[in-house]
Amino acid sequence: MMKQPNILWICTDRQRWDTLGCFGNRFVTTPNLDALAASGTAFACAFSQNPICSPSRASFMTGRYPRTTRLVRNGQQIPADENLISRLLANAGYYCGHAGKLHLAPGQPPRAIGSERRHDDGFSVFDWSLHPPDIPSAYTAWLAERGIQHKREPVEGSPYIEFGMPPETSNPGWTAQRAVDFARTNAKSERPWFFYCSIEAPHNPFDPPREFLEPYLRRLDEIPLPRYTPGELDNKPVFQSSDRTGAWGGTNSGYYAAEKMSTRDHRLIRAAYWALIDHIDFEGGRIIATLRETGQLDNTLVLFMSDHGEMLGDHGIYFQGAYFYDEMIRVPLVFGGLNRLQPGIRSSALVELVDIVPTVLDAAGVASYPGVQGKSLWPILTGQAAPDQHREDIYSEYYQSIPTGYKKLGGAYLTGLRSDRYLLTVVHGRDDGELYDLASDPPQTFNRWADPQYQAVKIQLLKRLCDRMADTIDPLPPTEAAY
Ligand SMILES: [Ca+2]
Repeated sequence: MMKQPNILWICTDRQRWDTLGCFGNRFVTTPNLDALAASGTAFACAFSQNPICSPSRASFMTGRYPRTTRLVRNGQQIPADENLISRLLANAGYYCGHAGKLHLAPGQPPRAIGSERRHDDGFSVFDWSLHPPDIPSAYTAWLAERGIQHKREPVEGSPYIEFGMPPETSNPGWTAQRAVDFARTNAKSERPWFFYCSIEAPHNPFDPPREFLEPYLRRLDEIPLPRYTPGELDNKPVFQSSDRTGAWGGTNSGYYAAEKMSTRDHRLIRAAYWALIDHIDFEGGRIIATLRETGQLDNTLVLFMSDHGEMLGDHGIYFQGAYFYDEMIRVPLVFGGLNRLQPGIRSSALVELVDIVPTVLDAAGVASYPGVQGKSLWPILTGQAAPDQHREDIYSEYYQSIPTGYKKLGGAYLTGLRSDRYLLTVVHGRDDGELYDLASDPPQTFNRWADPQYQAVKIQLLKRLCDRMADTIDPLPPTEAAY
């Protein structure tokens, strides 16, 4: 019998879907991830279940919705009875490793010193880092052992971006190197392995290595400005106009306030963001090359995705918050490597990140368990199912997920439903919401929530949203008998 496939899961932080060449971005240089997509399936319409780090990560690492895992906001620890994919695979005999960000527990000192608090996560190798170099971690220890000082240098004329560390000593480079070392060490192992390579980029600070940023600075005038129509926020939930005056729900007044930025500021931030994407591609390429050199690529499922998006000035907002625009929750999702995959599939199916865990379990030939709520993509990856059909709609939640955000506004509690045609957002506890008709308004600019012509559609969508809230209730504990 053939050895079970290895699993390499590369997760980035705040990388929106339209950032890879294979998804149509003509500025970035992403040959390695584009080639990975060509070897398997590129999902163009994959959505995260929450726009904030910890709730999204707890959800996609368990295959369960944020409200089901109960980790709904940053600063909470995932409950001890939740099973990560690494735990499920370790139970089945996999050797599991991790590097970089995990963020399933508070990351802020003194709650986290050197590492976040772990639960029974199944990882045998665990090299944690978060917000380098400000928080002590395996990465800062690694730098210190080598006598390397973490430095950033200003980019002339911008308070928003910097030149970061060179690739080989940068945090993304360090994280990728842990994956390279793990893959080499275990190349001849009898046991299949799982590695979760969690690269904390293109998250701010926007500090790419000089060699990746400079090419963009030379063609700065070509970089498109954010999509923003003056006045578009006037009839939208108040969280958005608030974030326009300072990102992250007003936790830092005036911080990355799009309303204060010049066209040059916008272009420089986009340049740095895309340069970080190019850096991610470079590091991903090194890991994939290692798998190829060690003869493991054909038997390794390589999966690339991100935890949520980044507004990047679109709709007049930077960073992330209480909204479900495509910029916010639509992410790249690519599966490749493993030679059992059908190559060259492009899927426009609506996919949720909760669908990844059952897909990985199917690839590994490991039985699922009753708590998993996602729906496997394995039939699409292997060419057994039509690539463009998977779900009727996707569901996402925000329950005061940035705990310090929107305090002056009484907090933010929202749920959202995105179909092929519409995006509906409900603000709970207020008579407010959003409705976008993607047929006439693909950029999601004009809110139809109160438009008389859209009231019948709105009621239908509200019913569908209610259905999703009902069917995302925890299937656990299992039903063991008729009574
Ligand atoms: Ca994040």
